[in-house]
Amino acid sequence: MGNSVKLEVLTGQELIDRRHVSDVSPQRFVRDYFLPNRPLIIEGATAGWTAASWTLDNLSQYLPDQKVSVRNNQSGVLFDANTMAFEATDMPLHQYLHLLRTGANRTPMYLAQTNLARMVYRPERYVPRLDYLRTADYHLQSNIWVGTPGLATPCHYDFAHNFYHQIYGHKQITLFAPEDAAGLYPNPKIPAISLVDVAAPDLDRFPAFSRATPIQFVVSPGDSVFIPAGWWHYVASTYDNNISINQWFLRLWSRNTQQLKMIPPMLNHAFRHMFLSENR
Ligand SMILES: O=C(O)CCC(=O)C(=O)O
Repeated sequence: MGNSVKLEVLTGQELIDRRHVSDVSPQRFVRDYFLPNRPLIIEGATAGWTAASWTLDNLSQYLPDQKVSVRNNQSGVLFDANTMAFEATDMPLHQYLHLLRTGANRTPMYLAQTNLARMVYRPERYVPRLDYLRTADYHLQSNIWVGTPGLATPCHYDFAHNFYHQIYGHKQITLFAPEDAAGLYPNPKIPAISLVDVAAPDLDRFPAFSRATPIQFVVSPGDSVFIPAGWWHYVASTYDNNISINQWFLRLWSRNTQQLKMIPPMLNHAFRHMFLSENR
C-alpha cells in the first residue's frame, strides 16, 4: 500500500489545547483562539448532529447514490505536491462504500474534499452551523472526506478558517504555524502547498524543515479541530477507514490579522484560477 504514510510519533502534541466544548464558550473561542489565530481541538462539538452518527454502514441511507471521483494513488498521497498529478476513478458512491466495508480495495482510496451541497439536498440538516460561527460569518462550504488507511493529503494551508470534524475512524494531523513557511518549502507555482513529504521528509533537499515545529495529534470520532486560515496542515489516514467533514468559513470583519494577510494571496489564487480556466 502507500509508501510513506506511517507517522505516529506525535511530536508537539502538548502545543495544542484540547478542550471539551462545554469548557469553551463562543466568547472564549474568539478571545483565546480565533483572534490570536491559534488552533484548538474541541471535543463534543458535533454531539447531536445527525452526521456524527455516520459510518460506512449507514452513510448510504443519508447520501443518495451518485457518481463520485475517488483518488487511488499507489504512492499514498492525494496528489503529488511537485507536479499536482493524481490518479482517480469514477464510481457510484454506494459501490465505493461497499468496497471499503468489504476491504476489497487494492490500493489506498480517498473520496476527498467533496462538497456536501452537491451530494445531498440541504446538507445543514445533517451538518449544522457550529455555535462558534457568528451570524455574519460566511460559511463557504462543508466537504466530506471518506478514505482508507495509507493515504495523506499533502501539507498545505487554506485561505479560509476551518472546523475539521472527525466522524468515523481516526486521522493523524500535523499542523505548522504560518511562521514556519520557510521550513515547508512552498511550491513556487502554488505557494499554499508544501513540497515536503511530512511523513518522510527529504532533509538533503529541504534542510530547513528540521527547524519547523510540528504539532501532531490523532483525532477520533467526536473531535473537531479549529485550523485557522494560514496554518499548514498535513492530514494522514494511518489507522482505519474513516469519515471526516470540514467546514470552511470566513469572518471578513474581524481583528484576526492572519485572515487579512490571506487576502492578497487569495486574490492572486482566484485570478490565476480564472485565467487558467479561461484558457483551458
Ligand atoms: O482530511 C484530509 O485529508 C485533508 C483535510 C483538509 O485539508 C482540509 O480540511 O482543509
